[in-house]
Amino acid sequence: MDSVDLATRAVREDRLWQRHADMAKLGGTPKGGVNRQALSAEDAAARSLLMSWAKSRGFAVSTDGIGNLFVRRAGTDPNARPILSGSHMDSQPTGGRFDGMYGVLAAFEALEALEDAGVRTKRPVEAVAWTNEEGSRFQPGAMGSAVFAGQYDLQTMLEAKDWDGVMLKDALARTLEAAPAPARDPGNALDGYVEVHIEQGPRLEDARKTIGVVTGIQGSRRFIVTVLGEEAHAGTTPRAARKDAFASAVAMAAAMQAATRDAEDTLRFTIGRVEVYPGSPNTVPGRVTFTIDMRHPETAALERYEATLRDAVARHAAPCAATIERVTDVAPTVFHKDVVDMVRDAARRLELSNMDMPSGAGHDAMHIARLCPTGMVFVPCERGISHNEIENATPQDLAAGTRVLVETLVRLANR
Ligand code: HGY
Ligand code: MN
Ligand code: MN
Repeated sequence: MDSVDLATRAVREDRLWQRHADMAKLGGTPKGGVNRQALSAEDAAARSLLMSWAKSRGFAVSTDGIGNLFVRRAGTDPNARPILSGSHMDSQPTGGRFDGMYGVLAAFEALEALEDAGVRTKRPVEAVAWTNEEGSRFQPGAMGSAVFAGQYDLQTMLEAKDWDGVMLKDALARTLEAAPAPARDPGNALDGYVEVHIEQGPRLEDARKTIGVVTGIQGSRRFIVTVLGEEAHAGTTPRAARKDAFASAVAMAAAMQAATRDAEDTLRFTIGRVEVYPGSPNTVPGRVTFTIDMRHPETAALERYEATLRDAVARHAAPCAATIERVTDVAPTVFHKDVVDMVRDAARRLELSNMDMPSGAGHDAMHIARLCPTGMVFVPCERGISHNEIENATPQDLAAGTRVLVETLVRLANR
C-alpha cells in the first residue's frame, strides 16, 4: 500500500466529528449554531483548543501580525516551501458549526492522519486558521488571508473598527493574550494551498454528488452607503421641511433592488446591515448607513452594476446628502489546473461521486490563489443552507472531503 493510501485510510470520521462538536460549544447558540465572531473571547477559546490539540501531537504552532494561526508538521526537507491547508474559525452572528471550521479541522485531521500513518512528506504541511474571514464584525472580510497574501496593508487592517468602535489591534491583543503563540517566521512563500469547505449551496445535494471539484470563485464587491439628513422632531416637523435620512435610504435601496434584478438570476445583491441614527422613535433620522454585498462571475458585470448603484445614490439622496464607498473589490478567481486536476483525480481514485463547480461563496483561497497553486474541495451541506444556525453536514461527507484533501496534500507535498 503506498503512502497516499496509508494516509487516506488513517482519516478518522469519529475523531473529526467529535472535534466539530467540541468546537461548536465555543460560542454555541440555542439552535445548535455558533456565534464566534472574529477576535472575540469565543474565537480566542477556539484558538486555544486547536493549539492544545496541536501540542499534544507535537506539531509546532505559530501566529503572524494579523493573528493567523498556523499548525506545522515538519517535512523531511525543512527548507522546502510548505503546503498549507485551512480556512477560518470565526463565524457569522447566527452562523453554523461547519462554515470555515470544517476546513480548519479537516486540515488538522490531515496532519493527524499523516502522523498516525507514519507518512513523511518532503515539504512541511501546515494547517491554518485565517483571521476574520467572515467580515461580519470587522470589515473587510477574508482579512487575515488577504494580509498574508499581500493584498491588504497590515497597519490599515489593524486600525479597522467594529460597529461599536473597538479597534482590531486591541481585539487582537486581547485574543493573543488569551491564546498566545510564538511568531511565525516572516515570509509567505508557499508551494500550494488547498481549502476544504461545505458548499453553502444546494448543487451537490441536488446532483447527489459527494465531492465538489472547485474550479474558481466569483468576483465580489462590498460597499457602505452613508446618507446624511437632519435630526428633527417627529411631531412638529412638516414633511416638506424634513431631511429624513431613512426615507432617502429606503428610496435608494428600492431603486438598487430593481436595478440589480437580472433575468438569469446570476447577480447576488444583499443589503445585510442598516444603522439608523439616532434610532429614537420620535426623532427624524439624521444619518443612515447600510452595507451592500454584490457578487458576479464576471468583472464587466460588476462594473456595470456598480455604476447603477452609484446612480441610485445620486438620484435618491435629495434632500439629504449621500456617499457610496467601495470597501472591497475581489476579482473572480480561477484555481490552478494542476490542483483542480489533483482534487478530481483523488475523488475518482477514492471512488467518490464528484463534479466540477464554481464557488458562489467567498473563501480565503481567493487571496492565497494570488500566491501559489491553489484549489478547493466542497462537500454537501443539508439543503444548501449556511450562514444559518441550522447549517448541517454528515460525518461521512466530512470524512470523504478530508480523504480527498489528504491525497491532494501528499501529492503536492512530495512533488
Ligand atoms: O461571504 C462569504 O461568501 C463567506 O461565506 N464569508
Ligand atoms: Mn466560510
Ligand atoms: Mn461564511
